[in-house]
Amino acid sequence: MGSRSDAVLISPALAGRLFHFVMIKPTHYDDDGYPIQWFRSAIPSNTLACLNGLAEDARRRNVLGPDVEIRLHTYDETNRRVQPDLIVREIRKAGGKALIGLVGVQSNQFPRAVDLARPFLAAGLPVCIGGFHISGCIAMLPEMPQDMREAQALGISFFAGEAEDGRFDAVLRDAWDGKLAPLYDHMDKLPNLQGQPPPILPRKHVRRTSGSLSSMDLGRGCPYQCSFCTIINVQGRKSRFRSPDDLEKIVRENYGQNIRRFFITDDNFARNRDWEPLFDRLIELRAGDCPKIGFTIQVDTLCHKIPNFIEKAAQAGVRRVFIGLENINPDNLIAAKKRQNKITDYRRMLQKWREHGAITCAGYIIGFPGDSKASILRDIEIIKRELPLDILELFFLTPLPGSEDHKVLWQKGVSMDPDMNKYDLNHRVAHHPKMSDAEWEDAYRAAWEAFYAPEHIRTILRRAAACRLGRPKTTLTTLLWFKLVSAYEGVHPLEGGAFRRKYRRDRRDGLPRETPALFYPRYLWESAVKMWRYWSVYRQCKSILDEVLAAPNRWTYTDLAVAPPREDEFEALDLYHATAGGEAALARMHRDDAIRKSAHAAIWQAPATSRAS
Ligand code: B12
Ligand code: SF4
Repeated sequence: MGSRSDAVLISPALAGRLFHFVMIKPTHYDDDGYPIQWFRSAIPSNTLACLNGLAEDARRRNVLGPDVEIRLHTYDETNRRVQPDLIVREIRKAGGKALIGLVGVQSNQFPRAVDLARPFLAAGLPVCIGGFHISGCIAMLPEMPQDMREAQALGISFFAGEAEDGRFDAVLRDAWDGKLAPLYDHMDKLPNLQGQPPPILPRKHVRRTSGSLSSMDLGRGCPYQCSFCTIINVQGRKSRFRSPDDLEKIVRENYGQNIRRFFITDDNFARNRDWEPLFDRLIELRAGDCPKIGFTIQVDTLCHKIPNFIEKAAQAGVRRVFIGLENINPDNLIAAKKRQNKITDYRRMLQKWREHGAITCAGYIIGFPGDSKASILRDIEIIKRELPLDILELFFLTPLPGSEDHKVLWQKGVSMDPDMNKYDLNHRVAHHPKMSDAEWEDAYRAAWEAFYAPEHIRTILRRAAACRLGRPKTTLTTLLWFKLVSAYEGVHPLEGGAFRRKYRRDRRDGLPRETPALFYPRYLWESAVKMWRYWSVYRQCKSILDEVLAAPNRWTYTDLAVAPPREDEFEALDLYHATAGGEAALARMHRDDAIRKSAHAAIWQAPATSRAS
């Protein structure tokens, strides 16, 4: 390791007092082997912001000694081209030592991260990879998987766990001393987040995204046990959170740069034990000198049962919610250990968010063991008819490294696709017990098309336009994003962006470099065709919106999904009768209601003295 660092001591004048920490958030490859990159990506990376916040703090505290200058460089590969050779050249020009950090590397980004690492290693620069692939594999598997072993053999160092609480300082010091360890394993202890340096990114990153949106994590950990989830095995099941003061600091720093909208990346903000003081602080800020702040949060399907949660979320500026709905068949939910999701609560929960002016986006998994192509398409129609949902995000059921599902398949030796690049939830990486591979893939694509069909877009817009706090124009923008990216970009909408970049020379290792005569005309043609399709769909949807806004019955429009719960609701809806396990879920609800009622009656029938005791 020592000799690697020595190789960059190019400028003797600066040697010994300059240290570069280069943070790169890698992307992954599309099906043709080109990195997925955009002129504008959707949201700045929170992991990059967290690492940058920690590095800024280390720099302020002079962790490498008072005479060493630490320079920070941040790259988000989803919205800019990363050329290792250029970075090496810049470091050599400036002189000093360096550490290349590949940050927040998910499983699907691991092959790209290793490809990026190679030229740095060849130039003698040490590389460290952190993120969910490393942490998930170390947390769940009895031994390192092949891809990690190969990367380690190249000389790449790994960081497993979270970098707060002084752990990052140790990595910097080791890199400075030229003795980076092969593995930093912090999986045994989860740091407290209170008072830790908050996530912050240089403004240039926000400019490369939609422009006024940033992200932050206010808490980590979730108490539930879903078998497809990696989060609980990496960030734990105990709620850890930042303080309201930390939150205010993040909001103010961003607000000063005209950034007013935030994606709070907590996987389940409803289970952040401190949600209320955090919302209260936001309510204060909105009433004070940050009136225009708005938020997107992620929650579970029971959040509406927490007293005041949705009410305070609305007052705090929550305008969009991602909800882990996952499925409408209770049998599937039980199989995935997602017992907390009760289909009998879905309608009430979604209606409540709607009444409070939030756009609802639900995650939905395709390919549970009980699914068939026909049942998947039936379910999508039930959702369209009976649930007041604005956006449906579909995912292949995927054994993500770090999840219980992955561990079980690994232990049983069940075949899974060895190419980690495909673990983006938009590719099938395993086989289904009932559907053929082709049927499963067809069902996934058909589900996207069915939900985003023009007629259903009209229905969603009519629902938004009839709602007092509805935002039909913003709803349409979000719908268009999901429809266009899923239909024309060949990537998941959560990985989408504005205008796809492709570089001929940046192709996945092992794939041939295309000739300019082939590459450029095709890139131009593809871009032109996409522009035309985008324009056509936009025009079609815009005319639907205009028609909906001008409709004489705009404000009186109603349908099964948005109408208030009816007396015979549980008898009449397909949600409870056509789904697998729906009737059993209904029976459980009736039984629980009866128990609650009799317990309540027993309390009130008891003599006052025993009640008091
Ligand atoms: C926010 C988020 C997104 C955002 C990203 C933008 C943003 N604003 O950050 C969006 C919505 C775009 C997104 C998309 C996707 N995501 Co996502 N996402 C998350 C989420 C909820 C939070 C990420 C985060 O900020 N975590 C907090 C940070 C601080 O934790 P961290 O990344 O682990 O980093 C810490 C350590 O790992 C370590 N560390 C990390 N890197 C390094 C490097 C060095 C050198 C060192 C020393 C330390 C270090 O220090 C950090 C601070 O403690 C996570 C779940 C989670 N709880 O993390 C899923 C998660 C990372 N996403 C996941 C997936 C699969 C995806 C998608 C592929 C899904 C899809 N089909 O769209 C896409 C991929 C798109 C992309 N190009 O990134 C998976 C990855 C699982 C895996 N095994 O790889 C996760 C874990 C969720 C899950 N379903 O299990 N995602
Ligand atoms: S509710 Fe979400 S974050 Fe919590 S365990 Fe389930 S999938 Fe994971």
